Amino acid sequence: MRPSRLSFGLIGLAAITASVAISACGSSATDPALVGAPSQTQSTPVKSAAKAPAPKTITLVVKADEENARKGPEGTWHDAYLPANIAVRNGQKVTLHIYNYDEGEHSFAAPALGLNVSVAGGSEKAPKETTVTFTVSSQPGHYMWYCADPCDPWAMAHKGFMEGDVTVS
Ligand SMILES: [Cu+2]
Repeated sequence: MRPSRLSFGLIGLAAITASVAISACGSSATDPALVGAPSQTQSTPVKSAAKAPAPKTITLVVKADEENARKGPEGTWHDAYLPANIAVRNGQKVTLHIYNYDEGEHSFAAPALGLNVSVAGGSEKAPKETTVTFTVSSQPGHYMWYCADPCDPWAMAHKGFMEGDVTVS
């Protein structure tokens, strides 16, 4: 007895729901404010994508002078980050992988980006990986990074070796 009354109640409810849905459809088709709404929601994802650039992964290799990292203009091999210049975008999430083939320690310091990464020593056969993830929060421009760990004195004083550019766009 109870089940039959319950099912009758559900049928009645379904009928009410259906009539509400029909009247809602009719009003939205004639309401100019509701017709214009979909185009506003479509533009939202485009705006947020422009504000947050796609994440970027950058791989840097550190090699020693005796590993022929990079030859200076004076003809001598020096310690170096390869590459020494990187490019990122403001608001971008960046994952930096640094592989150190040198037995000596180095660092990657870029105060303008809030970075001061210690890079542990590795070896030619087993480079040591250091990974850091950060989000760029700097105005577009050219910023400097440098190795703050005493290593190859000539390389520490020359861009393209133990210092270089971070370009933010
Ligand atoms: Cu260094």
